[in-house]
Amino acid sequence: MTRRQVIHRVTKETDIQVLVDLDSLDPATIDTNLPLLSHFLTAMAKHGHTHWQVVGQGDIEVDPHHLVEDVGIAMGQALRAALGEMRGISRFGQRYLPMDDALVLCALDISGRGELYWSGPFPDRPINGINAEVWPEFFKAFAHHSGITIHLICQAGHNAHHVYEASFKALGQALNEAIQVGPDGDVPSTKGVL
Ligand SMILES: [Mn+2]
Repeated sequence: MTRRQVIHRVTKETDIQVLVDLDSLDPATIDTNLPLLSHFLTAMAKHGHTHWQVVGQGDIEVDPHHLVEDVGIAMGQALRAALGEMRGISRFGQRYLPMDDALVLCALDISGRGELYWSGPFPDRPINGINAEVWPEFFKAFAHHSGITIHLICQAGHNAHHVYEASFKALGQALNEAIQVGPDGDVPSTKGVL
């Protein structure tokens, strides 16, 4: 069973190619025309020990929103397809992720019911001119299209860069826990299907 998927998603606003290989140990490569997004995704992949290849171009001169949301959609679609029947996976994952003043909790369930539950005092300040409101759009799109229930809770933090980077790292680490395959090979649901 190869837990690997490629997605190429093109709209009038963005052109995004994603590859995910859940069992590869090769380092991720992330290249988008929004360097802050590339920086955060690189942190997510690195600390999640997950092989992502993301190449994305979007109309960021209009608004970074399109690129950030569409990268979340494409990564979510790729992950859902790569997981396949989800046999043997842990299903649940969680991580408290500190980064200096910032502390973020991510708890997730590969449930088939993709939703983002976003709470706590996330700083509403721009980073390098990019409004903070764009970041939950990534996590929401990723949750909806991966079929993962994701709770992201800001526990503390005043530096916006730290808080949002910690959020991406927390998601990467929680995801890495949830996708691990155990010895029994069962679908991890009393219903027998996810
Ligand atoms: Mn950083």
